[in-house]
Parts: sequence; structure tokens; C-alpha cells
Amino acid sequence: SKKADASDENGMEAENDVITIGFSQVGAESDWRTAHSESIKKVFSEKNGYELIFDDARQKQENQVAAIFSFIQQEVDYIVLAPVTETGWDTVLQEAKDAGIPVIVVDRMVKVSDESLYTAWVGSDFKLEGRKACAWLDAYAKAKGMQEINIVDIQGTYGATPQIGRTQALTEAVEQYGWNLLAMESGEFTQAKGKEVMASMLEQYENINVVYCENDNQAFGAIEAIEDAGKTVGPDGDILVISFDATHGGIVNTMKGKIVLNVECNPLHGPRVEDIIKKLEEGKEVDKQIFTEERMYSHGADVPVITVDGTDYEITEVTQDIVD
Ligand code: GYE
Repeated sequence: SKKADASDENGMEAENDVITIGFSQVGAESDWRTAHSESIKKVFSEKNGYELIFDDARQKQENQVAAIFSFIQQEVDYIVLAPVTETGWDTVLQEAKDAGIPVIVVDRMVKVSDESLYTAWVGSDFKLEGRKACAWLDAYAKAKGMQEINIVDIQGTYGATPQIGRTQALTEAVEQYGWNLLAMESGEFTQAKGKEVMASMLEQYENINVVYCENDNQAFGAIEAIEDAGKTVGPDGDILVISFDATHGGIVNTMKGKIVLNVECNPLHGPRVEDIIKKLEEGKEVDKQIFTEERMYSHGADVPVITVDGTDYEITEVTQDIVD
């Protein structure tokens, strides 16, 4: 551990140990990601007694692997990893383990052959998010007397836990409710790619009436593409936009009705990661997995509550005071 070896005149060690954290972040692909980075930076600040080495991998796993190797070389006290995809971590995490550096995984999950390769994970239940969205759409379609659901899926980065969970929930719902799933393609969680994918889907299919966007930035791009194509979004428009994250921009669009449903995915993991590190510092046990609780936001109040696996989830109608 990198201790500030300050001893006073009597040789007593001063209480100024700095905890060094190496944080490997996916990138800066979305508003969610920016909020997540800010939350980590805010907590692991110098004034809170930390030295944070922040590495932005620009959505590339190889950059994350290189960053982790460099954290090991620098002998950081903890490695915090927000992994781009689930697989491909065994070798580098084994190195961290051999070096005795605890790894805390945040946001997306890792799939490793040996669970002891990381200490703890904190993030969202992405499949549940998807199931909530689909249960809402089923209830909404029934409330509004929609005859058919002709849906397209703008997926997230392939192999990332939120993509896997949100896509899986949709494909299961398609079976269960008899919806027509016209197309699915990744927009890599970005606004630009989301727009591009939506534009090409609109060219191929005339009858799309719902787009399931696996994050807000893709929804922003999809809305642009739909409007550019001369169609309208919203409860009285041609296409219903469903989204995930509930970022500020996402909530504003939900208030306007451009997004009809937005399932929250909370990015503010800084304090949760710090909580884990504090417990480890005190020699306490930590939970292997921690799931955050999340809400749902809608335009209008057509569906006030849905039930998934016997649990009721209330849906908050977005009004100006929620935006503020
Ligand atoms: O939904 C998306 C971001 O991993 C939960 O990544 C995160 C996802 C989030 O780019 O906006």
C-alpha cells in the first residue's frame, strides 16, 4: 500500500494514509457514463483521502486490460473495474489476485471461471429493468387498445450485461405477448449510432410502432431519425419510444412525451463503491453482489403500477417538479 511515510519527530506514524484506487472506466459513450464517472471522481477525491488513477478505455477491452496491468505495476490499493463486456477477464484478474490487490467490479458484470477473482460487484438488475419495461408496454397496449405491437430493438454494446439483460427480457416478452419483433441491432449505447440504426430500420419497415432503446442516448438518436423521416413520436404519434437510464435528458424527453417510458438505471455508484472499500479497510465482510433499487418514469399515468414476479412497481408520471 502506498502510505505517505510521514513520521513525526518521535518516529510515530502520522494518520495520513492515502488509499490509491485505479479505476478502469468503459469510456464516455453516454450521459449515464458521464454521470457515473463524475460520481466516482467526486467520492475518490484527494480531500477524502484518496488518490484516484482514472483510465478511460474508449469502449475497448484491450485498453481496460492494459490499464489494469498498469495499476498492478503501480501497486494500487484497490482496482475498480467497470467492464465493457462480461467475458475475457480471467487472465488479468488472476494477475491482480496474485498481486494481492482486491478488485471491485461496478456497473456491468464479469463472467469469470473463478468467482474469487473479484471481491464484490455493485450495479443494476438489467434483466429486471427490461422485464419492467415489457410488462409496462403490455399493460399500456391493453389500456390503449393497440391492436399490434411492431417493435424494433436498438441494443446496447454486444456482450455488455445491460445489453444481455435488456435484450433477453424483450425476446422473452415477444414470445409471451405475441409481439412482432421486426429487427434488432446494436447502437453501441451512443446517440450517433442509435440514430443511424433507427434510420436504416425505418427504411426497411414502414409499420414500426414501438422502438425499445436500450439506453437514453440511443433514444435521443432514434427520436432524431424518426422526426427526420417525417414521422412523429409520442402517445399520439406514429412511434412509441421506450428507454432506459432516466438521465436528465431522458427525463426531460419523458415529460415531453417523446419517450413514453423510461426505466431508471442509477449511475451514482461512487458512494456504493466507497462503502465497500471502507468495509474492507476495517476488515469487515462485504456482500459479493449488491443490486441497486430503481424506479420507472412515464409520460402520462395510463399505467400506474405493474407486477413482475409478484412484486409491484409503481410508475412515476414525469411532471415539471421531477425534472427540477
Ligand atoms: O445503460 C448506458 C451506458 O452499463 C448500465 O452503459 C450501463 C449502460 C447504460 O452507456 O447508457
